[in-house]
Amino acid sequence: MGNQRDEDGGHAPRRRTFLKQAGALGAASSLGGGALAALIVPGKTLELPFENGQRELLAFPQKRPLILHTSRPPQLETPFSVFDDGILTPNDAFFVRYHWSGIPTSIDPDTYRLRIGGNVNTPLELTLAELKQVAEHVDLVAVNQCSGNSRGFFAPRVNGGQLANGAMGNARWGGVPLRAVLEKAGVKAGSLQVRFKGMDTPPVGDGPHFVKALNIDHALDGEVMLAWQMNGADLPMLNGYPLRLIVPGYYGTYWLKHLRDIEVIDTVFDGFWMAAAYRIPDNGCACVAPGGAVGKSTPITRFNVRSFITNLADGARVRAGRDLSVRGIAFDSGCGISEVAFSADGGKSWQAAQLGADMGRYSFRQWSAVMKAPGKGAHALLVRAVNRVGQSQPMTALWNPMGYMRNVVETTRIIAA
Ligand SMILES: Nc1nc2c(c(=O)[nH]1)N[C@H]1C(S)=C(S)[C@@H](COP(=O)(O)O)O[C@H]1N2
Ligand SMILES: [Mo]
Repeated sequence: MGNQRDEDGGHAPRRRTFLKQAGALGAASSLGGGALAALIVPGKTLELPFENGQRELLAFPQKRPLILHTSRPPQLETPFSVFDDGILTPNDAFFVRYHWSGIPTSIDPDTYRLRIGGNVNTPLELTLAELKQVAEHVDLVAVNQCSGNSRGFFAPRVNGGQLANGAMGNARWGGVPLRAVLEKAGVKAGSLQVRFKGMDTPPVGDGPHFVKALNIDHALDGEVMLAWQMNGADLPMLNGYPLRLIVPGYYGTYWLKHLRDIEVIDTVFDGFWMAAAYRIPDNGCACVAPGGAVGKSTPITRFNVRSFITNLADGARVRAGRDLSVRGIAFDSGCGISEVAFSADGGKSWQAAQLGADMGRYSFRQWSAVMKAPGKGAHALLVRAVNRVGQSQPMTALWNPMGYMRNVVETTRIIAA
């Protein structure tokens, strides 16, 4: 059931439209003044490691220069080196993904209301202050990752945003459990799903609003969160101010931004963004033969296992004969990473890496290893993680026509001289 409307890689960024958009954000944002004006960083580009990989780096309001994929709406990727700076991804470096250009640029926190309705005993309209009183504040470190993260590496190549590995980030989210709010409204018997709608709109009114749904048990699991904080600060406008959904372990598509409406329903929601978009092949691997068609599909759900080297980029030059520290990150859907293995010889032999501090099972987990005195020449460094239920990463990339869920064992080629 592939549909092209969830894909957006075809729009070449246009500088003039970008400036208009950025100007609107800068002028009207309730989060700051003139400092929010976007700025084109002159002459700065970055080469993503695949064909046609050259991208501009642009700074949008509240963001440092990020990899520009589209400007209307803003779609920004985190430069990969950021993941080596620390376990949490800074708010100003966190990736941005939208589907429709009608994004909110000015939200007044005092007049904002969250509406909870549908199949409930008591429909609610909560101010932010009231929402914060519904339950005790919870904090959770969790990875947000786009389904199409790493799509640019698919071979054969596929339609959609040609993302490298930076459409992910790890943050400490602060808010209240969705369950508390649903319990306050009183979910009626026979409810099947909860549907979420934000404040962004299709450009001309004929497109389907970005609406997502979770099964009722999932929505009531106590882990799904309504968050207004990211790394201890208000959410940046582009990451969903003033409130977003946090769905730990699930792809970013469910992490609804600028959340305004929560509706409990007694049906299975069949809107475009559930029934047509963000669907994967309904088989164990979410994959088909390269170049093949999807066949029977099902909504995308949880992350698979991934791991990366962060301190060495592909093509890095290192000193021969000197021990080399290698480090990086790994994560999964919340079972927790139990083991990371590192290979310095293209996968012939493996050594256990050392795991860093445990920030919770939904967080990036840091790891480190030492490569003993590399000899002169080219070396292929590989990293592979395993989670607590034994899931790992394939040595050969799996393929699907949407470019979702890439999690092949990554290879970083270095040259020792
Ligand atoms: N309102 C709204 N929320 C949204 C989207 C959107 O287009 N509109 N995109 C989703 C997708 S596909 C992703 S990957 C995440 C990205 O979150 P971020 O922009 O904060 O990084 O937001 C999700 N929430
Ligand atoms: Mo996404």
